[in-house]
Amino acid sequence: LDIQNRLRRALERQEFILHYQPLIDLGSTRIVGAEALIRWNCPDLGMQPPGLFIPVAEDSGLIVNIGEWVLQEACRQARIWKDAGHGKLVIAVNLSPLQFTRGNLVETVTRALTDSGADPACIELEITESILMKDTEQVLATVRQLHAMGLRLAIDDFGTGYSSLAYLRRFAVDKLKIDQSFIRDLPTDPDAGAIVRGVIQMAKSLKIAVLAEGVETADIAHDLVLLGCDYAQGYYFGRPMPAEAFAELLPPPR
Ligand code: G
Ligand code: G
Ligand code: MN
Ligand code: NA
Repeated sequence: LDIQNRLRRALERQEFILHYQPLIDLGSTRIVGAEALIRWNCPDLGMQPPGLFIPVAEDSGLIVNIGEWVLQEACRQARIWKDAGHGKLVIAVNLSPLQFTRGNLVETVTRALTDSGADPACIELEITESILMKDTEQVLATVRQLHAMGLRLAIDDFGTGYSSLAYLRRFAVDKLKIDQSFIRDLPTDPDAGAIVRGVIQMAKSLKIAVLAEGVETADIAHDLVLLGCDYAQGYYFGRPMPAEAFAELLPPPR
């Protein structure tokens, strides 16, 4: 059986699972949300990271179906946490370019929200700069509809693509996620420091929230506070983990 057919079968047999990585408010160091990251719990091979199968799913188009499952599952979990009293938690979901160009993303998102009863304001859609560059009018119309429905929009891996500042305004982006390559080099590379400082200042003047990805040490977290970064994510604060483990990190609801 080739990997495409294995993935198709994995979807039918519900072998995918979402892990959740904490998103941290740097001012209070509180958890404000989670990024949902897919895993394949393969009966033969064990737990498979997305890097191993997402590219194959993108090549075959199956990412549209997998992405639909991810949205359903993330919304289901958002509703569970809302019912448990964690109403303000934001769940971030990664989107692939094909979900914009094939498949009806607005319809898929609408269905995931109504099936689950999740609050649209609790779902953040992560898109890469390459999505914004592609097929702009159609993508723009889709993004505008999703925004109007109350969902938030984040640019993932910011700094690795070629998006211009104009795109950030045009698409009314809510959050920039600075790519981990710049954050990792922050203590040692003055150029990385200059880039991070510049992105934070630009985001602030455009009233866009900014998150640093890949924060692995207390020193880096401290530098980011001094630079005025709003949010952070990384192994220093928490690895991606099953929903139950993530829930244990949350303060008791009041
Ligand atoms: O192998 P690793 O865990 O580093 O791979 C992470 C990559 O997989 C990231 O680029 C991340 O955005 C992507 N990814 C994780 N979960 C999802 C998902 O649900 N959908 C899509 N399209 N990409 C995902
Ligand atoms: O492309 P995207 O930003 O969606 O990918 C997120 C990926 O980054 C996930 O695979 C996640 O496991 C990984 N990640 C999250 N925090 C850290 C970190 O502190 N260090 C490293 N090396 N990877 C991280
Ligand atoms: Mn992401
Ligand atoms: Na990223």
